[in-house]
Amino acid sequence: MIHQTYAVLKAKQNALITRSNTVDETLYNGIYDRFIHPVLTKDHVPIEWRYDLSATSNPFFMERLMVNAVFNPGAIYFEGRHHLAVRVEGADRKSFFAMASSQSGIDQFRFDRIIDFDDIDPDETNRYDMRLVSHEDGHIYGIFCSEKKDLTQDDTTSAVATVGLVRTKDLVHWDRLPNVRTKSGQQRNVVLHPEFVDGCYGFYTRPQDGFIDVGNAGGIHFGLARDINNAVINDEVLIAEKRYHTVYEYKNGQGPAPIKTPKGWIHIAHGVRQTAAGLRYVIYAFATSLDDLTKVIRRPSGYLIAPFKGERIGDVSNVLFTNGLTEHNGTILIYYASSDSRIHVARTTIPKLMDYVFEGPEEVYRSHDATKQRAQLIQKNTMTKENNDGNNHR
Ligand code: M1P
Repeated sequence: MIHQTYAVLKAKQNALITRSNTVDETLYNGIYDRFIHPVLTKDHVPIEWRYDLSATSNPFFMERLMVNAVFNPGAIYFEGRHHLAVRVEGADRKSFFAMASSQSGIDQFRFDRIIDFDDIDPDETNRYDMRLVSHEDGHIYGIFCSEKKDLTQDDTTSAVATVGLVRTKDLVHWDRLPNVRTKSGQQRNVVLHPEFVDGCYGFYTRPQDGFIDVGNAGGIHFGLARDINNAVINDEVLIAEKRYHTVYEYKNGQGPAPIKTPKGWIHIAHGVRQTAAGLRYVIYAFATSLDDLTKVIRRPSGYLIAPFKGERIGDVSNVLFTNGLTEHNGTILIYYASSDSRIHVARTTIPKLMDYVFEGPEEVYRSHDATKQRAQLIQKNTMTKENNDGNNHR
């Protein structure tokens, strides 16, 4: 017999899942809309994935397998729905992937199923942060971080991050491919480019010297692999470096696969800086050339999205991280997680993103130049207001 508490929890969860989401009007910036509610929280995870429903084997209706957080989803618009490949972290710290989907992309997300695929390495301890990329070869790829203990260190917190790879055509059946190999001992935030590049598969990488500290090796790189069934990247070219006194001074990483626009590929990335309170992760943008994927052609000033209100607090506070967006009919939905705890959405459009990236002020690297940039804007607005007043008096 099913425990009577099941119906109570189910009704409560259904109310959460079916509630509608509205734009948070207090956060206007003209670039994107943010929403009042997160799109997915740990409370969205099906009761059946956490509880043993039987009143006989679970008389106290205990949560048998707790979920700690849902965050860092890959995303894709597929067959009329927005799909997320969510990182679900159990109370035991192990993450697994699960698909959730929604018609609107801004609310009513429901978990559909767990993603299961082959085990190719008994030392692989954790899997997380899957990017979903629809490649022109006809497959949807899932590229994720495959992590294991660093056996060269005695320290029980030392880990090695490498690049796991799976693919599907229906988001249900997943084939595991060998891990992507690079010259760097550690890799995280590796993303597949959606188009062939000179007949090869292109990858955005982030080689790192250590597990947390990227060291001298950091920055977003780009490299090619001839064979996706045995992907080996021999050369990685630095395309977006970390840089002193920016929002990406400590490290950065490619978010989802870049968005192709007539003026260039728009990249949404995360940048990390040091503060007295620890690391702060924000989301920023840049563009690369359509003719040369390794050439950054535009870098708008500062961050695009930073933690705000309740987003600042969670398991790893002051963190916004994105590895998924959907593109449908010119609308871009950027899925981002706050503080490694829950998932939100920011909505914009291709024209708005292009205007932000290609027409807005560019990044400058000194207060002196930032002062000039601000003064120019103020002066321009003074003239705009004078012209406006003049027109009104005519
Ligand atoms: O805790 C914040 C993020 O830290 C890592 O990102 P990065 O590799 O840039 O440091 C990732 O583990 C990510 O999952 C996490 O959200």
